[in-house]
Amino acid sequence: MTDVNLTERFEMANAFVKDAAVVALEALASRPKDWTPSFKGPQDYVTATDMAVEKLFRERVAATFGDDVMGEEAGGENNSTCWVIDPIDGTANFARGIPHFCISIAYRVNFQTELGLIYDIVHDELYAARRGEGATLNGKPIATTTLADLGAATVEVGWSPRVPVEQYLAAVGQVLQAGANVKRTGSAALCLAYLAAGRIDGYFEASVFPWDVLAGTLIVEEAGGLVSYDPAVDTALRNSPIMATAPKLAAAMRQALSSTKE
Ligand code: LIP
Repeated sequence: MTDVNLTERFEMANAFVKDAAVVALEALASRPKDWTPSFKGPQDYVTATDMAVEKLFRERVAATFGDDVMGEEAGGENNSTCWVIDPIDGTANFARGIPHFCISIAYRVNFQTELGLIYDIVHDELYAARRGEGATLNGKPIATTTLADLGAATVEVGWSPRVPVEQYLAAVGQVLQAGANVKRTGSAALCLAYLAAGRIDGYFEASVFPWDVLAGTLIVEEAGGLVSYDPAVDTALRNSPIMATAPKLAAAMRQALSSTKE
């Protein structure tokens, strides 16, 4: 790992998410009654707040460390050592005033994620991890469940318009047929944060981007969970499937999803 001061970067990111939360909450509070959402594509919301938070982060990084930044809204070089930010993950929820969204920030060195932070602004819940140092929720250690029975599990199956309807329905059907309670709440990052905190037991989505999941994959792994996410996506910046589970559910979840392909 190159010579980087992770502690200072971790502290900056911790402070940033709280500052950015003010921007997001003020935007929500000042939204006029006739406000209408904007779309980047079918069911793909984008708001001025997404762009404002990412811009603020880029300015903060430029004023402190001068690191490279790759973000959902303004892009950036997919460098091996850089910050990766989703300024508002769960934008569809944020756009509709549904209180289930977050800021997701990862810092990676040589394509290995070293820092991960997910801040659920509305509920003031900061999920965080440094590689090798465990995962926390508001500073307190968290861990995935030890559940071994998919029939007793709660599993999130994420959806986006990038996934054919039939493929999504098949995945949901197979996980339901395995006995799990299936949810879809609209934020990959919060799925991973909830998994790390033991609130759910598994998460699958057929198409996610690095900014959706890099912070969350580290937090889940540091909380004892297992993550299957195509490492090549870091270099190719293509959307890729992700499966994350409590440690004893990985085989059953993979089996359920593999039967989707039949
Ligand atoms: C969202 C992801 C979510 C996916 C949504 C969307 P965004 O990211 O977190 O898992 O199902 O379609 O892609 O756009 O809110 O940052």
